[in-house]
Amino acid sequence: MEMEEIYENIDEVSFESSKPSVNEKALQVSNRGLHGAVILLGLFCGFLMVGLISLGVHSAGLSSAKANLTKSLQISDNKILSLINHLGASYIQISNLTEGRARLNITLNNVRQELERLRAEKPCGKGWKRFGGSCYFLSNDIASWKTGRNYCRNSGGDLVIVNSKEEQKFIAGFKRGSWIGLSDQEKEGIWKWVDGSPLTLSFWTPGQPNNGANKPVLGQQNCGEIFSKGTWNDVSCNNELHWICEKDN
Ligand SMILES: [Ca+2]
Ligand SMILES: [Ca+2]
Ligand SMILES: [Ca+2]
Repeated sequence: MEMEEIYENIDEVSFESSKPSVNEKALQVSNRGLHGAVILLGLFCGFLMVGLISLGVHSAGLSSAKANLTKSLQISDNKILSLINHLGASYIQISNLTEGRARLNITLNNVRQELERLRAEKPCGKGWKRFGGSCYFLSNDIASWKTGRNYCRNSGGDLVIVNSKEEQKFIAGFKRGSWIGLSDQEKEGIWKWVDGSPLTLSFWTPGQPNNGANKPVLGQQNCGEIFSKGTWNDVSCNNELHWICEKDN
């Protein structure tokens, strides 16, 4: 009887041992979980490795790009520095040129003043009067416009050309009816000075020039005179008047 109980116990024991206990099941589940975790960890490590390698490659690329950028910046810095130096040199050159020009202007003004002084000292010749840079001659004789002009040309000048109000005022000061270097002989109504220049500044007497007002007795009026009162008139070139010459000093 005792033996039977022992066997029964043995059977119970062996039966119980062949079945996994709750703890063993938990352990088995835990082992499987661990296994899975190890695999996941391995995969994670693998990915991490790949990531690190990629990061290393990328980092190497960045370093190379940074080096290139630094080099480019250095070259740009050098160029800017060179440009600044160049601009500085140009500025100095411009300053020197400006100063040089100012000095030349002063010299030129001095030369002009000296020339004016020398001209003022140089006599115009007997019977001639100076005004500005020219000499003027008022004839005592009277003659036609052409004869008066020939006299002036033989003296190194020509009949007077009025270039300014001041010059007009000066010759009006002679207060004598005289020929001036003005005519419309080439084309009626087109007045020109003896040097061929057109008339731009005039001091005609009101109503003049009238080309003789179509009166046959007066004929064509193609030559310019200055009245003793100072204003101008057109008159026949064959009339006989005093004349005013002008020549450079
Ligand atoms: Ca003149
Ligand atoms: Ca005329
Ligand atoms: Ca007239």
